[in-house]
Order: sequence, then C-alpha cells, then structure tokens
Amino acid sequence: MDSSSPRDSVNRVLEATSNSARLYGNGLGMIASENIISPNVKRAINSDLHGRYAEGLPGKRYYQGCEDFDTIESLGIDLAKKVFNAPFANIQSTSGTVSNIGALKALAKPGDSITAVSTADGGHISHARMGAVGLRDLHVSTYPWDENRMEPDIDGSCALIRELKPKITLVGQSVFLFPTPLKELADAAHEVGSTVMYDGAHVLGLIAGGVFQDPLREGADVMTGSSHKTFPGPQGGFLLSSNEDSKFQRKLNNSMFPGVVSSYHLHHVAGKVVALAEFEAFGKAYAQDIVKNAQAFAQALAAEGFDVLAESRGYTASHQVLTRHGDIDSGAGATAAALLEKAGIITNMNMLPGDSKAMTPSGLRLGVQELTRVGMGPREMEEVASFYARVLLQNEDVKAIKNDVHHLKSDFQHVQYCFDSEDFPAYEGM
Ligand code: DSN
Repeated sequence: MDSSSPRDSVNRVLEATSNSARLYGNGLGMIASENIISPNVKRAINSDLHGRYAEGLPGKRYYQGCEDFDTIESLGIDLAKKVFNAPFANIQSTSGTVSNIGALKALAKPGDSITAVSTADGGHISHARMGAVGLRDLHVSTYPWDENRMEPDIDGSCALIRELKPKITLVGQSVFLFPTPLKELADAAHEVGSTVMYDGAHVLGLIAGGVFQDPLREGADVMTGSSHKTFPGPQGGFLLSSNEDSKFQRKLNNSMFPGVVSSYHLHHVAGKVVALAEFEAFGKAYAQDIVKNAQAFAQALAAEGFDVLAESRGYTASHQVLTRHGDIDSGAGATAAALLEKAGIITNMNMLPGDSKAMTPSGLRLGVQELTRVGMGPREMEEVASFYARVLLQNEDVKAIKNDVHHLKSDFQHVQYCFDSEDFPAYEGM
C-alpha cells in the first residue's frame, strides 16, 4: 500500500506527466495510433468546457447553458461533413471504440452475425468477441487473409459474405498498410442485404486528405474512426455515413446519445472542431507527406538490411510500416521494441502473419504520422532508419544512439500543418 501523502501523490503525477512529455519530446514517437495536437487544439481542450455537460444535439438539449457549445458542435458537424465528404456526421464519440460500439448498436441486434478481419491479421479488438462485437453479442466470422497483399482475400471474403449473409460486413484494421478492396466486398454485402461498416480509425486523416481510399464512395454505408491518429486531433471519435435517409441518420445519432455517451467530453469536441478546421487548411499536404515519409522510411529500413513486409507492393500506402525481427512467435518484436525504447525510440511490438501470440510476436508496427507532424521529411526518415540499424543490427551502445536521437529531435519541436505553430512547443510541460 502506498503511504505517500495526498500532496506527494499530486507531485508524483505531475512529475510523471513532465517525464512523459520529455520522453516524447527528446525521443521519436512512432506508435501508429498516436499523434500530437496543435496549439489551438490545446487552447480549446484546456478550457472551461472540460467540466460542462451537453446531452442531445445542438438546439435540443436537456441542460441550460449550452448555447455557446451549440455553436461549436454545429460548426463541427458541418466541417466533418465537408472534410470527410459525408452526408452525415456525428462528432460526439469519445474514441474510435466508442464509435464502433455505437455503430454496432445501430446496425445490428444481439444474436446477429458479422464478418470482420481477425485480430491476428490486424483487426481491432473492438471487432472481436473479446471486445465490442462480443459486448453486442454478435457472432463473428473472420475473412480469409491474403498475406502477400496484406488485405482480405477477395474471392474467399466475398464467398464468406454471400454464404453467411451477415447483418454487418465490417472492414478495416489496426494494422493497415493498403486500402481495402472495398468495392468488391461491398457489392457482395449489398447483394445479401448486409450493411457495410468501414473502421477507418488509423487512416482517417489519409482518407480525408485524399491519399488512401474513399470508403463512403466505394460502398461503405457507415465509417467510424478515431480523431487522434492520422487525423491529428484530440482523443475522440467520429461516426460518419453516406446514407441520406433521415430515419437511418436518427438511428446513428441515437446510438451515440443516449446509446453510448451521456456527456461527451465537450472540451475534446471543441478541440476536434479546431482540428477539423485546421485539417481543411493543411490536411491534404499533411496526408501526402505522411505517405511519402512512410514509403521513404520503409525503403531506408530495407536498405539497412531489415525484413520489411509487403516489398512487392512497395511496402506501404499508409502511415504504417511493418518489420519482422525473428522467427514466428519468437518474441523478437518485443525484444526489439524494448531495445529501441532504451535509445529513445517509442514503438510497439505487433503480431505479423504467422504469429499466434500477442505477447511474443515477431514484428513491429511503426507509424510516421507524429514525426511528419513535427516537420520531418524523407531525409530524416533515412536518419531514423539508421538509428534502428545501429540499435538492432549493429548492437551499438544505446546511450550514444539516444544522444543522437535527442540531437535530431531538438530541431523538430513544433507542430506543423496548423495555425500559430510557434505559440506552444509540441511537447509542452517537458
Ligand atoms: N489499439 C490501438 C492501436 O494501436 O491500433 C487502436 O485503438
């Protein structure tokens, strides 16, 4: 039992908060699901709204005092429709998983069936029985996976959908190198009356930036996603749809409130709206630079001698790069991630095709969206790849590499692709 005083506890939290900012500020944040927020998003988040409530939709509230927030949420709905080219947008979700729970609630009832990518192939936990799909008591069948193309095997998946006639055809992954062959899957789904749900959590910024795929025009009825990965806002989620039917849209709105949120973190909604406006101004360039950097990084890693997946497809079309560091299920990915952290490079181990154990996988999943956001380009990607080689192939002293990492990062301390970039440092509180 911890016997420190309340004041000590406060100090320890604040100290750990600063330490975490220093870790990322001096190091290289390369976890594919993370990002940093702009000065104006910070302003919106660090506001009085953090303690307020607003249930319902703009103009239809259960509380007084919501007029100003109504202005924010109405603007945000309009901007989300524009940025994602979506006839319907709900911006209340507090995370990608919450968006998924809401969508599953709106689109299916307990006992219905669903098809999805398995977690072993990169599907998100909310697509599985252990997560939101189980919470909704849906029976899930997973697509056969094409390991060479790193996408659902098209013929097998269409056959599965036609045979099973799932209530929901769910696509999208957390390991997401290439666009999903959505048209074919959506045709099969619609043929049997299934609703197509696309989880774009990882790639939402690339989609909005026009550099990945356009799910709402390729057959997705509903698109869910996070507001804090390649879409560079505060933590939260989106629920979007191509369906113009007002009854369907009401169902989606109701799936959020009263479905899965009561208050929905109004300060984060305000931050999300700022991020949408900044995305309108800078998002296309940001998305293009992310993909350019991911491809440069993958090529540089391969040139250093690493086993980078999907060489035949040019390694990646997203923000992610996958590397294998040893035999299947050997835990080599875990060892590599731990060593890289000692050198100030923050990554996560990941299961790759063939691996069967999440805690001892053979690979790493690397993301360049945060390094891109602080202004790094293809030249820096080569330097970062050389750090990986020094840590993992040349077994150099990690302390020396950490110094070099810090030196490189010291030139990249402000968020780019936003207004008022210089107002606050990217890693405030270091
Ligand atoms: N688990 C997160 C990821 O890293 O992909 C998404 O929620």
